[in-house]
Amino acid sequence: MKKSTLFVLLAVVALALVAWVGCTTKEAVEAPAAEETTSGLNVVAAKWAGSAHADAASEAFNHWNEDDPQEVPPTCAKCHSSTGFQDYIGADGSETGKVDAAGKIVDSINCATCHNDAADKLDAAKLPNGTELSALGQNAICSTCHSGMGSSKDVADKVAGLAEDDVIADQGIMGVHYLAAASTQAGADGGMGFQYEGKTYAGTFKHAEPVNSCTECHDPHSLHTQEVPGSDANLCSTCHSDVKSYQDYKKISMSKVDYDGDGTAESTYDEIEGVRAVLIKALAGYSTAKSGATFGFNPAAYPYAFIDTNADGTLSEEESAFPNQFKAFTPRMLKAAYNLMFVTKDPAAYIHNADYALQLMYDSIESLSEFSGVSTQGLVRP
Ligand code: HEC
Ligand code: HEC
Ligand code: HEC
Ligand code: HEC
Ligand code: HEC
Ligand SMILES: [Ca+2]
Ligand SMILES: [Ca+2]
Ligand SMILES: [Ca+2]
Repeated sequence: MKKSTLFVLLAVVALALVAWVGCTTKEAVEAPAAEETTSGLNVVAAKWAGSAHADAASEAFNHWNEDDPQEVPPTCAKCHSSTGFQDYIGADGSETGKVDAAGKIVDSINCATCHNDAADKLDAAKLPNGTELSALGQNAICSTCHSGMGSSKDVADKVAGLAEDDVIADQGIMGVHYLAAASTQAGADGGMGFQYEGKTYAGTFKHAEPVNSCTECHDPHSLHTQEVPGSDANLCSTCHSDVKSYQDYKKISMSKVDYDGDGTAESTYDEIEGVRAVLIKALAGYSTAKSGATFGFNPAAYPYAFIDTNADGTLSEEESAFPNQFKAFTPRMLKAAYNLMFVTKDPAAYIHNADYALQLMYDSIESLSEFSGVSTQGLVRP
């Protein structure tokens, strides 16, 4: 049993003790140790209660409420139900690495999800493409849920043997699901992006000590950025002097490279956004030439890829309607669009692994360039 588990157990006992003392006597009772532990626990509990993990009203924990039976299917339960996660890691005594039973609905992520013997022992996380990330320590907990669903391997399987520029009938966009931070951070070590042959890709993002792992940067309870130990200053500010709060992350500029070729070296976030816009333009140009319909992208509306019917480069609300979804992908386009999804669905890719995100997009633009009318000229590949 790890120290943290022991501490949680002690703290729970202490909490019960204080409650019992409060109920049974009005006399002053000296229990400083218990009170100290309890207040520490209260801080942790309050942080957790305000987090997205605790948000029992979130779509992520209520998506299956109308289903019959009312349960989270095994393929989804690992990440969308506390019981499902415990089943996956074997905390309920069932086989490890597999969800055996459907999960409960409205079963958000709580203390018991992450604090149990099986979670303590967890050291590796399996990505949807089968790659295992090892020696993760407690970050294996986070990485098990933040690795995504679907992968570039699924894309490769789908297009195997097909002509690169022939439309695949009724083929919608393929992606990696949501918030797959572990897959972004691992870069080529995870291989979750669609990596083009003959190119080399950045591996796990080696940022700096002590900001290399999930829990070094994220408080595991509030999920917010950690503070500098013994202070309430934002951890990032110790090295990035322009950072005071989370509003400033998008202004961080380290490399001073004009990746998107717009003539100025902006922040990492803005450069990635710039290249992303070029990739969307390339997909639109390519699809107009090869699919007979113009591709448009709206990350806020499912299923994200729609036909830009008037080809004005933007998607209106009407164009973003489900029946207008873009379903004329060729293999070449499916790969590039997967990379667009990969980078878009981790809104913090600019922090988790900027180089990997930029490389995937550059190579996608290059692959489409033969027919898209959009070249890589001026762009920089890190
Ligand atoms: C590897 C973990 C994982 C698996 C497996 C998984 N999801 Fe998710 N899913 C997530 C995460 C993380 C989010 C992000 C939640 C958010 O941002 O609201 C999410 C979000 C969602 C959302 C909410 C989207 C929104 O608009 O808020 C739905 C719906 C969803 N998933 C459906 C599914 C379904 C259906 C399955 C099974 C076929 C599934 N998920 C499997 C991790 C997973
Ligand atoms: C998403 C996973 C997760 C959830 C949910 C979670 N914890 Fe933790 N908790 C952790 C991790 C990881 C650590 C280790 C932190 C470290 O060592 O830096 C930790 C550490 C702790 C500690 C040690 C003190 C500290 O702040 O580091 C206590 C006490 C604790 N958790 C209690 C709780 C309680 C009580 C809940 C529910 C209200 C809870 N945890 C929910 C992951 C989680
Ligand atoms: C059992 C699966 C699971 C585990 C374990 C897990 N997460 Fe999550 N995480 C989710 C889901 C699902 C959401 C989306 C919740 C929602 O929409 O309310 C989420 C949301 C988040 C968010 C987004 C918060 C926001 O406000 O948008 C962050 C950051 C995060 N998790 C980090 C972590 C870290 C760090 C760990 C490990 C200490 C971790 N998660 C462990 C499933 C998990
Ligand atoms: C260098 C510090 C750092 C590391 C390491 C890190 N993160 Fe993050 N992460 C952040 C910051 C900062 C944000 C918020 C970015 C923003 O608001 O634009 C974030 C955002 C997220 C989000 C929410 C995405 C969003 O913007 O809505 C999730 C989920 C997440 N991280 C999970 C993880 C997981 C899991 C790991 C480990 C595999 C990890 N992070 C590693 C700093 C880090
Ligand atoms: C201990 C020092 C240190 C801390 C703390 C730190 N960083 Fe960094 N950061 C660096 C260094 C050094 C680089 C350049 C790394 C490289 O490009 O290899 C960098 C690069 C970056 C980049 C640009 C990535 C790229 O490849 O261009 C972003 C974005 C970033 N940091 C965000 C953050 C955020 C957000 C936090 C707080 C959660 C943070 N950093 C905390 C030292 C730090
Ligand atoms: Ca199991
Ligand atoms: Ca620029
Ligand atoms: Ca339009």
